[in-house]
Amino acid sequence: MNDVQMSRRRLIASATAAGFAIAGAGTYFGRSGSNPAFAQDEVAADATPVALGPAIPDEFNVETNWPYENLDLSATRSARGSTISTSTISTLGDAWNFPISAGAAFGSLTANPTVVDGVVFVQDAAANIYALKADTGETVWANMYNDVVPSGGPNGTANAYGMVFSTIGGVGDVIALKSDTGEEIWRTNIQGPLREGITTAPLVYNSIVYVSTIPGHSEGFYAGGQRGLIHALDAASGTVIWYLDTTTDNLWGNPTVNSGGGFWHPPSVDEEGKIYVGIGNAAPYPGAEGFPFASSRPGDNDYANNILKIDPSTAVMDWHVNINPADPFDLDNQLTPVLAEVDGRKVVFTSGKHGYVVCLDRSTGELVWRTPVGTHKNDDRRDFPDPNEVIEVWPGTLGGVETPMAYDATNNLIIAPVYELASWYNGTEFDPDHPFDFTIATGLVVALNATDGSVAWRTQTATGPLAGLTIINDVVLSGGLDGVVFAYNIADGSEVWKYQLPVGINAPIAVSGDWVFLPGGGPLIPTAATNPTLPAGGPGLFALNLGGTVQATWTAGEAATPEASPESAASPEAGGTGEAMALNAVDIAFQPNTMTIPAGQDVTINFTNMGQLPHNFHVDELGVASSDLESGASEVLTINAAAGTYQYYCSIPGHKDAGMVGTLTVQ
Ligand SMILES: [Cu+2]
Repeated sequence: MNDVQMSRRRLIASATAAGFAIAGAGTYFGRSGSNPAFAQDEVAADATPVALGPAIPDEFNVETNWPYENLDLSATRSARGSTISTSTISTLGDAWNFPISAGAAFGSLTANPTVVDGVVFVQDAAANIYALKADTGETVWANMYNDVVPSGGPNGTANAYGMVFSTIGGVGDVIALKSDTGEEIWRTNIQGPLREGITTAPLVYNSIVYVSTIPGHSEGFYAGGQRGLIHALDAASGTVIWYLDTTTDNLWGNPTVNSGGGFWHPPSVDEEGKIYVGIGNAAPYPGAEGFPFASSRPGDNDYANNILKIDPSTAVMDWHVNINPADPFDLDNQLTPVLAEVDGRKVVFTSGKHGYVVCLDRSTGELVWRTPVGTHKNDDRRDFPDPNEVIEVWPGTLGGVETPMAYDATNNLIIAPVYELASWYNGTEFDPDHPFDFTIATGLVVALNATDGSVAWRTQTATGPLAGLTIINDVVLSGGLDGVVFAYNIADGSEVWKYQLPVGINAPIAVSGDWVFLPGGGPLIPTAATNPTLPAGGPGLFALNLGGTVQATWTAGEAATPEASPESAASPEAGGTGEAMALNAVDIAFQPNTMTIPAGQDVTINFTNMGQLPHNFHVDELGVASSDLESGASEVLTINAAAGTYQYYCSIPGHKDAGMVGTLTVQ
């Protein structure tokens, strides 16, 4: 697999170490389209779920619970039972924090925490699950799986019927645990035949667990033939009741090159028990050797980038709508659909990396309205006469609407977080002359009138709001990799509160009553909005409550510098005889990213990882490679090279794609 084709679903990618057990494909009962990849395809379905309780698990009926990723079965992310509002949020302050350092390729935390009956459940980016008392942070239990999760997440937990459901995605396991002890009740492996793993948090409804495989595993994504399958499992036993292929039988005409499908965020459920889910993309993107610009997969590429409405009793779709057909640019419809009743009409809002918010009639799938958010440029291109053309595409591969939206029934608003960063492509890969530069990413929060999709307000953010959106009464919360968590007045988008984490935030926020749980585990990439005086601390779960210790606010200005910032952003032209050169890794770049050294003599390089993520230093042509350095670690390297120009890069999966490259000139 070409590593530039790796998915960049969030600011996460497939992770570092290999070496976990490779499990066999799961046992499949039943129904789906006939899929030549699966030998057991024609096995009859006779598994009937055992009722564990009411269709809507009791956990959903407690206002101060946050039982699954997007809060309620309509996925509104609009918290109930809280007194946090524009008039009280100034007293929201620190209560406790729980350090979580998973050492995954793109940070420790990518999942939305869940909260049930005064206990917070959080899964880190290595699949470990912690149960913490919500008021003290005291550990109730912790299950350490230390898996290398495909794409590092999003991951997450779902609480239902007194249990916690989750996944260990690298090995393809779905697990059910006792809520109070963490004791495992069952474990089912659904890994696909090409090691397709799991990246989603589950949905649990009507005694059934919904999860999906995705076209990749912990070492890479989008090998030819990999496809994502939705699975429905009996919540009592873990038995697979059905699965549904989200691609077509011949994988859009070329199963040796193409791959795609699967869901990354759990489904939502309507009053009739029908399931709504957004599906990931088609690959390869933008193309593959010999197949530039998606020419290996002519046609619409269903069900990539679709929203599906599924009858779970038959595993048959009531309807499906392809939101971004024949997509060459990784612009998925990956988010959980949001359900609402607007002016008496039952509708569903769907969105994703394509950067459109789309409103459909729930009974028919008919389009009600469709509104672009953020910058759009060349994303609708489908004609590519020159296979070597370099194209700037907005939204880029990180979105668009990368992270969850939220719906406010009171003000009739569907609100979208928008990540603003282009991707540059040639026919087969990201253009090497335009690597990712997260320091120039910006963002928007856009509130749309749910009736007609018109813009009610839009507010620019200093970086992309990767924390998604969470509504509490009349405020909407988000945050990003600059570590700034902010609250906007839902009436007009004006900022009413902000808070500085010591790390970036790359996971959605949970609320329980007057408590807010911030999963702060992303790399810190400061912007002009970042507090120049960062609070001490590292990645973890940060609990704030009304009446907690209020953080001093600050005036935005010059871009802040991370505490661990290199003093030696040093001397790219240094490197004479006997003089050691300083090279630093930061998140996610080298400083400097150009170095010049003399030819034919030993040059010593002091390589230090100043970032929070693991990094390394590789020059393939010279056979030079550091070990993987944890945050704060250093290694001395010696290079003796002939004159020439060499590329150096970090080989942690995803980091090179993220722009972690430099040029070494030897003269
Ligand atoms: Cu790296």
